[in-house]
Amino acid sequence: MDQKAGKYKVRDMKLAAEGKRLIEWAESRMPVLMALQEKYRVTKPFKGYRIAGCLHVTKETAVLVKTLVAAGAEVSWSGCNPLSTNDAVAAALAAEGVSIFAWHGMNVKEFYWCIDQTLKFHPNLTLDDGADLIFTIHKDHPEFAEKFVIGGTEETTTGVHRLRAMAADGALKYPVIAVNDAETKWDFDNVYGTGQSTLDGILRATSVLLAGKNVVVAGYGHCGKGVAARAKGLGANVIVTEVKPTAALKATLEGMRVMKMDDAAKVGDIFVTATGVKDVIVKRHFQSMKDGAIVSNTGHYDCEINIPDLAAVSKGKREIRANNEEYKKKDGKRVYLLAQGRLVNLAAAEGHPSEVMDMSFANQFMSQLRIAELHKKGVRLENTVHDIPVEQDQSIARVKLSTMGIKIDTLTPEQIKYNEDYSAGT
Ligand code: 3DD
Repeated sequence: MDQKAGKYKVRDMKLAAEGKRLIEWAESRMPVLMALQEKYRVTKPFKGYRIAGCLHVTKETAVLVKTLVAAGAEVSWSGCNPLSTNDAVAAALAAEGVSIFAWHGMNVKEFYWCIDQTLKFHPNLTLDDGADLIFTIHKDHPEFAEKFVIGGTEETTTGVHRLRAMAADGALKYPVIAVNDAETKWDFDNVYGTGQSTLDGILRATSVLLAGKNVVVAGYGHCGKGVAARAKGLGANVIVTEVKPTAALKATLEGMRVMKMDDAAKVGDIFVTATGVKDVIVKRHFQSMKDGAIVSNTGHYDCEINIPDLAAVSKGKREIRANNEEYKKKDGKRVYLLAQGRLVNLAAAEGHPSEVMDMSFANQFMSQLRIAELHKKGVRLENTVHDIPVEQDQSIARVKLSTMGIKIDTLTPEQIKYNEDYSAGT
């Protein structure tokens, strides 16, 4: 490990040059965020503001961090998952002078130690993915909300869910913007990003043929829908399990088989959990799985696959290849658990492609900027979870389209008048 007290702690600073090249690769495919970087490096609207981030340290996140720094912010960063940090990227950020505490393969105690390091500079803004940073402030440093923090943003579905529950309890001590719920995040990052990156993680950890395999996707929300569609595209027979009738109906009409996990467990070759709920795959499911079944998770936390249950029905395990543990069951059959049940897309691959993170992180940047600009005017949003303004969504989509060379129509004045004229009938 390489560290400079109070400044950084990363796996290996010798990886910085490789990390720099990875970041340049991402920069070449994130034109919306790079345009924001060019625009705001001049005015530096975040000058005097300190941003603590707790978000997967990937080549794409590094572009967001560099954009916030270019716009004048002082930044301190930790990863939001013990297995998702790219050590080369973390080294490159440390070498560029960013305060960063993150390495691949940390334990839970180290995970929270890293978050604590980012709180030492008393942040004004927090940027979260899974709400562990916000939660730590509320649990261990509640005074920060009154003394330092003016607001935060949350990247993922699970985090927004937790924060909305906190707000409903009146327990949220500062305003948070739900970046996850932006159309240009949820409908793109969650669907196309998770769809591709989850299969990327599974293929890097197994290199199995997907065509003809029974792929069981638990949860048909934005993420599960993306995984199911892309698995189908690769020739898999997709089975969906759900608890929500409308989601199950959508999967059925999309041509997927829908059944209970009790039945899917018997026939599945590859399992992907994407529900956000715990105990989706438990002991009885492992007991009925075929020899060679592959089990993975793409939900934010590692609670969806009950690993103690898998251990209980097994007589031993070994790492058969990177991010792939072979559990020898007592019935003699084998089950392969990927990425220790954590986010397989980030732990066994590189997370979503740069092109979709471009819009997610443009929303992060614009939302952080909105809080700071309001603060400069003496305005503080209400201590609850706030949505992204529709205009922000559409402007990010418009810029993205222009970077893709795609032109669209505009409504004529007559059409606008027609849309607003409720008396116009048949
Ligand atoms: N997430 C997925 N891929 C990522 C990447 N390449 N960099 C940073 C974060 C990345 C997770 C986020 O998409 C977040 O939206 C989530 O967990 O929902």
